[in-house]
Amino acid sequence: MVTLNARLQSLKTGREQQEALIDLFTAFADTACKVSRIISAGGELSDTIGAQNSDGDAQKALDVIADDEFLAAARASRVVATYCSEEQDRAVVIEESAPLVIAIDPLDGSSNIDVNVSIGTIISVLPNPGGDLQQSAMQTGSNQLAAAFFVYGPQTTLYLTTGNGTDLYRMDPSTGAFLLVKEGIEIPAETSEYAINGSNARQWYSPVQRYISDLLLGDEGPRERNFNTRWIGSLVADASRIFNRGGVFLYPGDCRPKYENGRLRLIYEANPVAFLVEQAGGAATDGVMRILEKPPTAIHERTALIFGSKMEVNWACSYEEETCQAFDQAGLFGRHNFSAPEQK
Ligand code: FDP
Repeated sequence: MVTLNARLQSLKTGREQQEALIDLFTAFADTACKVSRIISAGGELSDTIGAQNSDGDAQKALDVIADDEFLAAARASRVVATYCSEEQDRAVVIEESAPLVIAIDPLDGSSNIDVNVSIGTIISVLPNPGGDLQQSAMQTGSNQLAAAFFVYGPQTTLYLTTGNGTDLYRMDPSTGAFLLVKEGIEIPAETSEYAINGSNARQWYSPVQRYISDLLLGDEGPRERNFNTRWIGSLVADASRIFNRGGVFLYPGDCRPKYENGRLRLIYEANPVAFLVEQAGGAATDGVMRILEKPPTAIHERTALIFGSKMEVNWACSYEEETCQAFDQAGLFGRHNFSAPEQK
């Protein structure tokens, strides 16, 4: 079996940023192994610790453990200039002249910790742009040098791209080594499976309501075939399914306060997932714009996110376009000018 360490050696190109990825992912793979073992051992990992993260979410014990572990690994790797985490208000400056900037969700899917459902760590790797390091992660996703997520589930897995396709690795629990399972994942262009939190349906804007209504009509509706819903509620788990058998995932903006631009974060959730998805032949958008072209305006900014099988992402976005033409407005999957969803 080919190991992650062996595969990373192909990055020995003499280019500093590329070679730094070897040290980074060697360190992060060891950390993911450690976090995976902490999770398997159980304990009071979902207890709230009385603190809040950048967005006012109550932090759980495992959020803080994972953040501490990945921050320590970033420091030890000696290749990270700044570490921007969901669990920290501001970027942590590590080594001003180091080549890489990390944006990270150390523990994605926190609400699933106590129910033994897959959770993970999402990582975006950017070049160090110099200048004000507090702003160093504020780069468009197309600048990413690498993106990855680890999944702590029945198996511990790693989806990784360094810009040359997306590969899947699985951790061997006896040694902690990550072994290559699939090279060059291809997300099927078509699908009959979609993922969205349907409990928000009454809050969705009109294009999302119309798109999902058409899927629900199945073979009696305009799509002329039946669709299946799958929603795990951990981005890493829903994304894993889509990498393996296709599908479309939607977390659109909606009418709830603070959800105008959806729930997911641009720089450490949407961008890395979008890079991995595009490298696997899929598409990722906010309904109007390619995620990887969105200029960030704040470290913890949210974005609407639609990704997965290319044809289905295009279908979903066609509802947005119709509405934009009809109302001469933009961005209805995200912030919009209506005060309430269209009444049926
Ligand atoms: P969580 O808050 O549990 O960390 O990243 C946020 C996230 O989970 C995603 O993993 C998941 O897709 C989404 O939120 C679920 O949101 P809802 O609870 O609103 O469905």
